[in-house]
Amino acid sequence: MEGRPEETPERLAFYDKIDKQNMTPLWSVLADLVTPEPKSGCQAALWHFADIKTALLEAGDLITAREAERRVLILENPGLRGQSRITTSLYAGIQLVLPGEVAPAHRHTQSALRFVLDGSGAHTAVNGERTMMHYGDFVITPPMAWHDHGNESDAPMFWLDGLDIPLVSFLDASFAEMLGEDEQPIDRSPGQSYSEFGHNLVPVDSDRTTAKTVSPIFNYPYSYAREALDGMARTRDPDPCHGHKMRYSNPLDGGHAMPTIGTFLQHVPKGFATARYRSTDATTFVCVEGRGRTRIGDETFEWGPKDLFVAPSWKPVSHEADEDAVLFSYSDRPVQEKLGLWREDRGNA
Ligand code: GTQ
Repeated sequence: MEGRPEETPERLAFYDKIDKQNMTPLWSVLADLVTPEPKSGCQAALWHFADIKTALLEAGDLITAREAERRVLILENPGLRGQSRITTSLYAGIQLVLPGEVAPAHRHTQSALRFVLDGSGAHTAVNGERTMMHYGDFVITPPMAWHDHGNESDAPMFWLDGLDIPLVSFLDASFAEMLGEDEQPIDRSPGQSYSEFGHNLVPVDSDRTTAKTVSPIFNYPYSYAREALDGMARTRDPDPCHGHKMRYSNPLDGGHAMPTIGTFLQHVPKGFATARYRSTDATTFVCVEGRGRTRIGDETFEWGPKDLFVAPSWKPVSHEADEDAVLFSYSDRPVQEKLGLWREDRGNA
């Protein structure tokens, strides 16, 4: 982990010789492999929703949801271009489903979250149940669950797709298939998963019959999440680093709602500025309400409703709200926690 040893002619000749045998000296690369702190190509960046919306509507004239399979514009981290990732481990895209369109049923090992940004009343079907989607709803597609999307409303529908695509690629564990039908068969009523698991009661046999790795709730409506956040804001002082921040949880074990992606909703009160905070999980944020700015490292990003921004691992982050603000965010924190890697630095707060 010290500097790189000198490259003498004898050493270089030796490296050349062993290169043909698919070997290479550790001491030439050790300092880049085992760094004293996270060293990432991932950069801080922001996307204004207005720009994304304009581009996606143009894409809407060029290709149908059916032909594209998913009509999505990927948000590529400027430091990781060409790799379809917003952070080193996670993917972000914005999906458009126009009125009357269907995004046909398929399934894959990658987990997906949807966070609704614009439009109302389109649906996603997951594992035989449909859910209607409204602004700020957080919807889960578990690994290998059949899913299809449709829009019976009269307005274009836009949502954020957050997936663990880079992580699954890294592990070489991608499997995917098409159902061969636009829509999967529906054998559950709308809202069934929320009514069974969303009220601090669970069906008595669910320990036996329900997988615990992912939440059995697949739509966490914004109205309920907002109510929870409001309750917290009424009864607690804001945390210096986060304001009021909550984590979406799996009702079966209290853990993260998704196996690989941690999801959060936070309220930054009007006029409040959070203390500089850093953690090892690079995080993608969406402004759901309000206006303000976020300082990431030595850059500042101004945001308003529906804008998205990303903070790399271990870069100090602080938010400042001009109006009461609500931010949704997601990261690979569950993976890092399971591996004993996750760290945070609250400064002196
Ligand atoms: O809606 O199933 O943005 O499979 C990327 C891959 C969305 C989806 C994406 C996908 C989907």
